[in-house]
Amino acid sequence: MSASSSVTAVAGTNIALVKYWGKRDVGLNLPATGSLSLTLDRLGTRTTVAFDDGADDRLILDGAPAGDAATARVSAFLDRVRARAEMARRALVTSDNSVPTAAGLASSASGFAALALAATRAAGLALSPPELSALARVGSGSAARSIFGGFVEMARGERADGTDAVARALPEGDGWDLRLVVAITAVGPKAMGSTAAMTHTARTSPFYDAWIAAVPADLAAARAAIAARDLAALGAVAERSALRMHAAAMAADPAIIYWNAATVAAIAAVRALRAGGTPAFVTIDAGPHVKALCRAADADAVAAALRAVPGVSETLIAAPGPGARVVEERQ
Ligand code: 2P0
Repeated sequence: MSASSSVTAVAGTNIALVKYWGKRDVGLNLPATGSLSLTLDRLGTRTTVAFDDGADDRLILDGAPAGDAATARVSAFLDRVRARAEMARRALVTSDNSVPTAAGLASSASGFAALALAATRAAGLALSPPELSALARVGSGSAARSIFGGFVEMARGERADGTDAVARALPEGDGWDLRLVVAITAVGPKAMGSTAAMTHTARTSPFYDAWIAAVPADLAAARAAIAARDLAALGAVAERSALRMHAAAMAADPAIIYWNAATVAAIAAVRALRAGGTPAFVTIDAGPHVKALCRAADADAVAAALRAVPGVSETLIAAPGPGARVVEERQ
């Protein structure tokens, strides 16, 4: 296969319903447990990779040249693609996130999924979805899941080289008309990056082992809930997985607290909706924002309830979306 000069790929971000929080290998981003997520139709990344005769890799992120750390992370990722394609050319990478910039939601999940697909295609490689998933994982653990659409399960894997630490689609969930309502509760960078926070939790939290031990049962329950299209069961798993992940992080020493006052108020608002008969369930990632899982028919009401929470600046309604895909190839 000959290398195209420029390939553009898009990927949606994903929200884990059974969280990934801990690594069995930091260098390869091998997870300590499996995880299970929903890929979204908005909040994604569009990335173009063009190999050329430049002296260095260059990264344009959301319209401006990226800083050294972000560029180095992308360049290290491209090194893996170059090694696989047996090529040496540097690349211009142009990446745009369809995430409100103030939201603090910019995601390495959609970013590395889109980059893995665009870079391999531009280098003349045709990787299978599991191979792409393993490659994206090295960029960011959650990116392995954004290769696939809809409900996705990420395997922990057993091998040291990570070839079995890949995601797969759960097609039994296809067509289930759910929504994730995202409530933005703060702007600015998060308290601590995920990699550092996972390592710190594993080293210092007395709850870490209990957290890890609880995940396989949550995965089994989530799989069964998806197969049965049982929102109450899936929501219960999602809520407890997120709260247990945060409990483990909060019990680290010193504590990792991602929440703010609006986070707690938004949790209460969702629980109040539920008490009033609207099935809605929270999940929270490594930041202060709250996401509520609900039926499509209830999404506007859930968003309105969350917008009424003091400290919530904005809400977004996202639907299940497709996996990473190439949208343009130019010779
Ligand atoms: C998840 N998160 O399952 C968990 C829950 C955030 C909270 O995966 O270090 O950016 O690049 O593998 O993928 C965010 O962590 O971490 C994440 P790295 P990543 O979605």
